Amino acid sequence: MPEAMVETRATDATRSVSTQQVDVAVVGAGFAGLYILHRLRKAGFSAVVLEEAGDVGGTWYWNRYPGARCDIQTIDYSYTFDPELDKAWTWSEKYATQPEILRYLGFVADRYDLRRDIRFGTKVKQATWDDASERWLISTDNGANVSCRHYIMATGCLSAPKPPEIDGVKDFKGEVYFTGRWPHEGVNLKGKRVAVIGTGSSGIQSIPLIAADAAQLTVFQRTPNFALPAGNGPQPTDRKTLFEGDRTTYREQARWSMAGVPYPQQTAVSWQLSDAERRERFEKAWAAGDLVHILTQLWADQAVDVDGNTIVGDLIREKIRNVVKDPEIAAALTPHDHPFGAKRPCLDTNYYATYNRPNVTLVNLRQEPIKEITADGITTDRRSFDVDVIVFATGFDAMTGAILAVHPITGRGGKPLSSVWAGGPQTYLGLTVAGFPNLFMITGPGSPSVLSNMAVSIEQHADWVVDRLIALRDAGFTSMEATETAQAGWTRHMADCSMLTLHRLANTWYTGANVPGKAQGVMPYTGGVGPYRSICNEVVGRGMLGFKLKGPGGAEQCNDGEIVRLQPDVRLVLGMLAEMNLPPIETMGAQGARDFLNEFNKGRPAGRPVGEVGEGMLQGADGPLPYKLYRPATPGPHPIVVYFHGGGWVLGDQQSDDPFCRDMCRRTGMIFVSVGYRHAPDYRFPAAAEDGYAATRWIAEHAADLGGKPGPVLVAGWSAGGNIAAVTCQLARDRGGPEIAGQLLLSPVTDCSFDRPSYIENATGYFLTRGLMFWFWDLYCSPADRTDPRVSPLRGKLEGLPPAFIVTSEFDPLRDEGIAYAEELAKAGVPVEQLKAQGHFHSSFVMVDVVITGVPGRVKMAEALRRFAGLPTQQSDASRHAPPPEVNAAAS
Ligand code: N01
Repeated sequence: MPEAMVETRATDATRSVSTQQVDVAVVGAGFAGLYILHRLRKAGFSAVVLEEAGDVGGTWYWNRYPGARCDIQTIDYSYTFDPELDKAWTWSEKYATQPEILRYLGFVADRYDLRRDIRFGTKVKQATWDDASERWLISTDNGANVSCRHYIMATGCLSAPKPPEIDGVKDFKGEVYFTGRWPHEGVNLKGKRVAVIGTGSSGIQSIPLIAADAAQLTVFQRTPNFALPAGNGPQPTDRKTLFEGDRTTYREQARWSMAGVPYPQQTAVSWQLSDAERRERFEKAWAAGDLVHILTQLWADQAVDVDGNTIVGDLIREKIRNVVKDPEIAAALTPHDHPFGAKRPCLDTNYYATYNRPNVTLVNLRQEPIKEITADGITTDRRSFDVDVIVFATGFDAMTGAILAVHPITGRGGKPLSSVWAGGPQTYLGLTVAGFPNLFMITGPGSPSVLSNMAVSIEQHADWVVDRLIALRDAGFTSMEATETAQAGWTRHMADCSMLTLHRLANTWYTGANVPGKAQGVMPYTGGVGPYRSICNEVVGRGMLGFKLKGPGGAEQCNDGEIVRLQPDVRLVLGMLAEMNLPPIETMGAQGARDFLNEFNKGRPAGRPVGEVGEGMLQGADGPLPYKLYRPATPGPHPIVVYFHGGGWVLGDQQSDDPFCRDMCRRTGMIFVSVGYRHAPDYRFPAAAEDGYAATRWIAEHAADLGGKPGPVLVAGWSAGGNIAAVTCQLARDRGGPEIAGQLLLSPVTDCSFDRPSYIENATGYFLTRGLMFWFWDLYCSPADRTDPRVSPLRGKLEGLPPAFIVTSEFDPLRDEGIAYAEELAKAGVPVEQLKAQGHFHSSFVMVDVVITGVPGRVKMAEALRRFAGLPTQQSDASRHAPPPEVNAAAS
């Protein structure tokens, strides 16, 4: 809609002569604001950028403390939108200094003539949505107010410094500085006694330089942080060669990577590597001096699993001890309270060695907290330190603070953003907020932002927003707003994603824990840059899913819904399977399908080590059957779980669920015996069922020979294996044993009816299809036999069965028959617990170390099995982590 029309509809307030009318107002002239302005102009929008500072630069304008540099390699920390710009600027170092980055941003502003639309020295005081004019009204402290159709917060994530939170700062007679607001003229610290409070990135970068300048430096540390040497200097040739070789591909790979820097996904898991191999990888990463490298390139489980992460943490702790000469100081500097990477690690230059200097003192605030700041210095509850200068490197009210602290933002119906976010940030895609039409945030809470290379994330956000504004204009709409449904869905997806990584396990500014009283939760999107980009694209591809669009004359469009209902890793797995464009399994023939499954399984991560893995033969219903036995590393004898693999009675064998059996063996502390029962079509119904029963009986009778605990056994199974486990329980009850203490049924087949809603809703698209199930049934069982309880246990007598734990997945054709079995068992008086796994598919829980969000489910399954066996729900930590001496020898 042309601005002239807006003028005629404007309210009194917007018609004021002192109001600047623009299509779009942007707050902030840092990396984000500059690029957005450039894009808006090219798209023909009138725009103004409001900037409190005296020049461009954003965070690089304010953070001028000694040693300030980027900590993503500068080759990656650059704009990519214009290849000519890319060629026109060459960075002098691997990690550019703050002045060089500021020069770069000034160069960009000049090159695209951006300054003429930036109002410097202008602080925004208030922003209010006016429903009548469908515009944002913005008041400023300098010059005209602004009326705009769209309002974009390009205010960064770490721009609102945290107040000191220590009593007495006002009484201090010396100089006080904040790293985040360092004086432009610099600070002379020569010959002075300086205190630095805080050992995050700002503290760790500045401390070595302050120590070199000051007469005496006292560092007040509350939480030790992980830091690795930057190894700064010329750009490393490996990255440079990669970049120069094919700039377009390099940049494109960055856009689709997990962290916004083109590194491959690691597939080797820590337990597959020997100590020497892990050491070699670690030393290489240490020498590379690159956070993204060390955070992503060691082994696949380093960021998602506590055990895999501890190995990295231990190696870094060893490095700290090697550098710091005084063991007590080394111990104080060594982090133990968070997984490596869960709190933002730092890049340093001589940080740990600085504590070997005679003029540097470390005060461990965990042992002697600061009591107050006095006129002369800082007093802890043990000592007083007289100082001339105090430097606060105490960080920021991150992410939400960068938006809320700018000014009050009032949306539709007079609702303040501060009250909508009182319990934590609510956003759709981290870009928009329901109730705040035409308001956009760049790298806001709910987007990958601070967990990524900001330059890449900023460009993606800016492009997405400006492309939407163009599309809106072209379609004749004047406003867009996230729906409550879409926002609630994103909040749930964020929570799902937060289970992928270890960020939730640390108290950090990522979670809001650094600001007293702030609502807590992982604020950045932990699902990765590439997946996030594809989700944003999908929103557009699905007709602006989750947005309400409005235009003149009551025109309205709303395609409501949630963009991601699957668990994030399930979404990735299904996406990869879809890309493989496989023929339907049922068209492969039984042998072809078996061959396919064998090949497919070769690509999965190796199962985790257990105490011992053995093989043998047992007696089935009509001859010997192979089995595989998984024994915990803890001292026995252990209870035995008889396990039946999945595969529709046609596919799989005693080792096809190997990672699941290993994982459950470790979690339960029990022996798992996986049975190689006979398969269709060679052996049709009731061969598998009868083998299941016979095998259970044999294992119970030979429990002691197997090193297990004599007495009742437990049964477990997945899919068709869940069917066999359920049937075995019924047969054992009816045929006089063996005694079964409990049954774990994971996505079991329980009935021969195919018309329950889950069969229809999930008929295709989730790997196990309706067509595949038909094929399995046809190969295994004639229609005339299908109501027999030995294949449809739901139709059997359910009284007197062992307690059950039944797991069903939301996106699984078998979901409803599993739920029906649980409900009918309960009605029959059988103790039964259900886990209805939201966002999961049929294979989620057996894809161990691929579907990471399956871990909590398996924890619950293990707890249930332990309860059934009369064991305490959880194993003691010592036994769970018991060293497995014979692992390598015994693991197959
Ligand atoms: O802030 P921080 P920062 N009493 O929050 C301590 C980015 N950045 O400015 O951990 C005593 O990390 C606090 O202790 P604790 C980067 O993303 C990038 O250093 O809360 N101590 C902590 O040690 C970074 O992560 C670069 O227990 C108090 C420190 O102060 C983010 O900005 C450079 C305290 C604050 O560390 C923030 O870094 C710089 C108190 N009352 C920053 N309050 C690059 O290289 C806080 N602390 C690109």
